[in-house]
Amino acid sequence: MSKLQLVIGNKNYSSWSMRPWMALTVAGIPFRETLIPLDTPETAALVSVHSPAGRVPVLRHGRQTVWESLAIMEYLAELFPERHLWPKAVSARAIARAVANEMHAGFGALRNACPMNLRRPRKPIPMSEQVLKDVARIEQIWRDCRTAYGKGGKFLFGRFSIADAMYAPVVTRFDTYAIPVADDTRAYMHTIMNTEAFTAWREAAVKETWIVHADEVD
Ligand SMILES: N[C@@H](CCC(=O)N[C@@H](CS)C(=O)NCC(=O)O)C(=O)O
Repeated sequence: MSKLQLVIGNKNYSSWSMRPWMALTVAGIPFRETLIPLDTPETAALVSVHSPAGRVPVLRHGRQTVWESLAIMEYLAELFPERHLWPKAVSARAIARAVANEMHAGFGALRNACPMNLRRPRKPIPMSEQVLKDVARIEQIWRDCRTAYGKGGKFLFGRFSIADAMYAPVVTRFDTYAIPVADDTRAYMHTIMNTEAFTAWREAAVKETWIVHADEVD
């Protein structure tokens, strides 16, 4: 099988890149990482070498190029069925896809107000009604998944799945902006933040020196 190459943005800021990187790393799938710093004069040209969409993440696999974080993880799930990147049961898998898509398509208020920024000292900011609505819905999703499907482990569907990868950057936002959450939400956040994959990503992120001013919120 050809080797996998994942093209990503800065680890400190690129939440969409973090998702397939987490999925590959937790699943133990070998890949080569290529990091393109975002928001520099060269970014567009460097990304366009890899992606027709001009955005990261992008997965390269021989002659195949896959862009869009969720499509990349769907591709990985098909390439490596034995890694069970989606839950095994049809009904759990349907809900995992629903909540993964809900994340991919939504929560714009939270994403705009609270950009992922792993280096930022933990500090609250004023929250709009819309952001609080996004937070409440996400807490409900995590609670519902954990209650209905989470018996076999500490992740949303028991063992780690693409749904967890999709929500990992949200965990960092809740943490960075000290968003008040329920105890069960906090427990799930610890589960994600204690994975080796998350720790490795964060360790690399905090060493980066590039600054994306648009993502620096105070
Ligand atoms: N829907 C896309 C979003 C990708 C995206 O917005 N990536 C950002 C970085 S996190 C990017 O490439 N920004 C560079 C730019 O827009 O020039 C996905 O899920 O992969």
